[in-house]
Amino acid sequence: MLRRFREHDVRPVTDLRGIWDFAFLGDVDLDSVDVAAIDFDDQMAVPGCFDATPAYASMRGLVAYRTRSPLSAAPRHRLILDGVHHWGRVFIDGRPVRDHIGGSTRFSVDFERARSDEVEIVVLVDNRFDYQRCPLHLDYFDWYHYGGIARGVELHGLPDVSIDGMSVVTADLPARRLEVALSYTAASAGRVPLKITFDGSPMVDETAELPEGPGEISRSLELSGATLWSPEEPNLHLVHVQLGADDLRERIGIRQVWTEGQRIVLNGEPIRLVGVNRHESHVQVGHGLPDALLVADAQLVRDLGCNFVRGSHYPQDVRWLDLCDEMGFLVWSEVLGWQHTAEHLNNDHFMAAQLTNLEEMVAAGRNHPSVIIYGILNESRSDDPDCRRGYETLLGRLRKLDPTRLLSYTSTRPAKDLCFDLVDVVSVDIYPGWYHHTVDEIPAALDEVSQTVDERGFADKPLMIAEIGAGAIWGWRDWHAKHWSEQYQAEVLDQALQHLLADRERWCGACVWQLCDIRSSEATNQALGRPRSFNNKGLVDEYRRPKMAYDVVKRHFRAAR
Ligand code: ADA
Repeated sequence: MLRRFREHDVRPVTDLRGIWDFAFLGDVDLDSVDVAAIDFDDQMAVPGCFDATPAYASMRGLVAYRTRSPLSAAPRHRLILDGVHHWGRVFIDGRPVRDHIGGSTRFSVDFERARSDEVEIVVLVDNRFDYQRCPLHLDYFDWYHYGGIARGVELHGLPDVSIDGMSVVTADLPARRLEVALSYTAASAGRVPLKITFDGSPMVDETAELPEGPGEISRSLELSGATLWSPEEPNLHLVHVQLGADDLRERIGIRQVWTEGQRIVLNGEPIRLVGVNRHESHVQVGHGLPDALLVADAQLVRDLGCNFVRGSHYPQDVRWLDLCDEMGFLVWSEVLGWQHTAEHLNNDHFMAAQLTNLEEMVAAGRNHPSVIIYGILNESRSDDPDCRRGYETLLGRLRKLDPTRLLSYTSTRPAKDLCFDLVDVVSVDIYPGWYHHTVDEIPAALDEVSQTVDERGFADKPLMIAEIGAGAIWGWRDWHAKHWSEQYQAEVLDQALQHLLADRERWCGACVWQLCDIRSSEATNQALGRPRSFNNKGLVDEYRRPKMAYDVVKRHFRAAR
């Protein structure tokens, strides 16, 4: 299952997780590969990352995955891949059908039923860095880009009228009115039954007249008395749609989020965000976290007392978002990016890839009540006039695609930033006590941020620290308690959180960098400042063992809620 709940009762679904045939092809020209001639001489787990396994650790190159699956009797089929790191080309029965850029978003391919009752699926996966072909994943980013089919894969049988997606929006909170928009494709014009149930109760039962081709159907549901979703009471509801012989189940929460001056407001109540940044990465499985590790991460977030988690720096697995919905975490979901310059933001190819990534992120996240903020372009040059157009383009597209969420990006140069007017929440990343300032100077450094933002005319917007932290090597403690010791990290976060959380008025959020240690970039300039080639600013290490700072953060966050 790709989600934490069954998405279809009627549509035939085959779960393709398991062990696939595998071949490491190496540094070859991908267009020269003859798929029929590949010697699949190994096996690999799907989901999983091949370069997180001992045999292929640190290897970059083109690889091939292969599986076969029985086909249902349906006339058409849809292969859904939830995450292929970081570039993929899909072949159905030897035919190339689709290329995809970016490792963290769902894509699919539709194909007609062939004569055979079985289909052969081959996916060429490339984890090499290639700005021309895959501009979303670049080698200088501060995390390790593992390669592989990192998330689930499913094969769906599609009837003549198929449901392509559904969005459910809380249109009127007091009236509990939901707008359900259904996109579909009809092979031919005709009349088909349309049924919608809410938590099992029938809401719509009619016959819909559909023209041929793709289309959209919208219906309003009035659900007086239905429970709302909030971090304290994360009530979820099930919307089940049946259109002709197809169906889709979606789990939703009824809630609205907006801003009022310096406050973020959820269902009319001001909220303060306390949380952590989370990379979806683990030393033993790369980006392919199994349920057991997703649950373990969610337990840590809950135990820390967080009500917020930022998915840094790419869209996270929808199963993680499902867990966030269930556990009442508020989520910042972010388009893939890291410290981009005008060179990138003025490159059409880069921007096209960003826009596709953004559309795929919204499609995957739109019905998750936990997702309240969309972010873009982590720590990019929002202070450079040549970058402004890029910010306008991406934020403008997000606003159009989903006006129900707040927009933000992280800035490292608040005194010179040129794009704060484009967002709902001003977010700043700052590392006092680590890259600059002493521990004693942390409060002054934070005050300077809020004063600067206010003086520059943004005192009417919520302001949060989206990253703050310090590095520590797990187990390294000594009497000097300096950089890289657990004590020093704990001291930095103690000072920072004490100051940030004491001021309920100005700071609407504090988000620690980061939940867990992660393997970092292999680029030498980055690695030299990263002992073990890890970003060691986790509150827990890469095996999720707690450092001293864990309890410090927990004490502050629990008191702050
Ligand atoms: C940044 C960045 C993170 C990480 C962090 C650090 O601000 O957004 O990805 O690199 O700093 O550890 O320095």
